[in-house]
Amino acid sequence: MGSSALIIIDVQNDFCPGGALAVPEGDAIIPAINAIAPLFDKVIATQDWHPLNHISFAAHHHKKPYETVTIGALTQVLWPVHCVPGTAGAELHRDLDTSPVDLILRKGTDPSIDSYSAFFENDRVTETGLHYYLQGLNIQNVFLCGLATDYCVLYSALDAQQLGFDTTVIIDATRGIDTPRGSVRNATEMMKERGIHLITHES
Ligand code: VGL
Ligand code: ZN
Repeated sequence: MGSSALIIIDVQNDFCPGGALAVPEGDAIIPAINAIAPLFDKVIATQDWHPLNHISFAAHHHKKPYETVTIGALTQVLWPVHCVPGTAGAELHRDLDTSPVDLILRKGTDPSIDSYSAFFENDRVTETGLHYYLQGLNIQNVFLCGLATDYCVLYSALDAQQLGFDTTVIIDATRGIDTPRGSVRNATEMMKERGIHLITHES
């Protein structure tokens, strides 16, 4: 078995209870993540990191959160303002132990395009550089956890798998937004269909 990396997706205050885009029980996954992170050769934590004029913000379009708009060829779900640099909501949750984290990667920094995946922006071609970081370290196995199951964890896992990493989602160390309803179930089914392994953190 080759080297393994854990990617901790967006465990930020805005995705936890009380945050701007709170994921139900978003903070409940933190003890599991803290327990497993030291077991990996490399640990990456991502932060969603959006300028105030970001295209994914409903306010930017004078629309309500969770409506969708079409931007070029992309359907964009509109979100409440979240993860703006300099705000407490953008910070990693204080209970997340960052001592085993090797790299913090920020994504969604371009105001004109969203980035759910830790590998590619939503145009599916603009790289974040994470692929080369992992490749350069000879990582073969990618494990993912964090928020949210049906958005950033899903797209990051699909890309990891497509890029050729043996990909595993630690499903009890994720929580989903489930908007539109059913999207968590669709996400887990899609991951299984693609050959992504789903495990719990104790296995
Ligand atoms: C996310 C919606 C908008 C996520 C980020 O981290 O899953 N979801 N921005
Ligand atoms: Zn976002």
